[in-house]
Amino acid sequence: MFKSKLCQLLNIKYPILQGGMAWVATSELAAAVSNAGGLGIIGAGHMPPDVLRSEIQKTKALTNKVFGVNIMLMSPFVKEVMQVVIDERVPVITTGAGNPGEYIPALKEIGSKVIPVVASVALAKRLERTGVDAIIAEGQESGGHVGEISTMSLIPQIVDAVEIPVIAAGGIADSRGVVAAMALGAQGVQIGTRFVASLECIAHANYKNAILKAKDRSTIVTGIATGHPVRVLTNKFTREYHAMEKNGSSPEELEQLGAGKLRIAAREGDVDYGSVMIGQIAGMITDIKSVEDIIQDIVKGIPNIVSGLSENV
Ligand code: TUI
Repeated sequence: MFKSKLCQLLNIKYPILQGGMAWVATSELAAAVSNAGGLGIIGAGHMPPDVLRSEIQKTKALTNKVFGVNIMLMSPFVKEVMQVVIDERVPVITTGAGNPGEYIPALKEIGSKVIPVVASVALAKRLERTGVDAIIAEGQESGGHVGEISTMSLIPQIVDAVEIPVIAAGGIADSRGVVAAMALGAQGVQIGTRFVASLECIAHANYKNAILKAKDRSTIVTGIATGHPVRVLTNKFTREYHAMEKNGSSPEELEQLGAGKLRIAAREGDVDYGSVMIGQIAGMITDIKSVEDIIQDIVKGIPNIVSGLSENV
């Protein structure tokens, strides 16, 4: 596992990437993950360019290890934040919620490794032809903006379709998930929700506690009608959202209802009326621990899971 080409490509000890989650994956979390041997990733979300620049500089002050920035392609600042990561020579760029094709040449030119998040085989194949370094294949178990295919079905199909390394995301939070992803052909994993429930993550305590309280069926996907499907915790906000959807509200009215709701959940702790973007694996997460412990528990648990397989097959 630790000899994967992915580790050499990214210059990391463990092939564990931390999801670049808007409002929660700040310099504190990204630096902690990189310092623990994974790849920490700042979530740019809808960040204005000057805020992102300051987060990048804070991360550089907190770690001398490699780190990344996730660029959310639906951001109104996408062009400006692309320029910031180029100016700051960020070593790894992941992208989400769209096709990053037009930005790839400029990122490759400064030597950044480019790793788009995709939710389909077609986009993985198209992006491989543009020279991206690896692909993050994200199943619909994930929190936040999601596709339609489960991790179990998506990973082997993308692994078969491309030559570049594939990183599995969606529903992974412990050694079992990592071994399963590797069995499907992934060279690495991206983990989101488990890292939010960490000491270093700056998310509000209510947001972290919502993860600890969540059960297997605690999340749903909103926004299918607006074309922006987002997996969130079921709460008063989602009930209001669905009531408006049933009343025939327009996509614009629904978008308006969702605007700014992630920030109020993640930063102000309003987990009733905010948008709590967490993955389906939250039901398995029962403690808040340090990033170092999260990574070491995963890494140390792997040999036992692998040897246990022989009892069943
Ligand atoms: O990007 C994510 N997850 C996110 S972004 C986000 S920020 C946000 N804030 C408020 C409202 C909505 C979002 C929260 N969570 N994951 C990566 C991801 N990308 N998952 C799925 C995709 C994806 C989907 C369709 C990528 C490309 C795509 O198709 C593009 C095309 O042109 O084919």
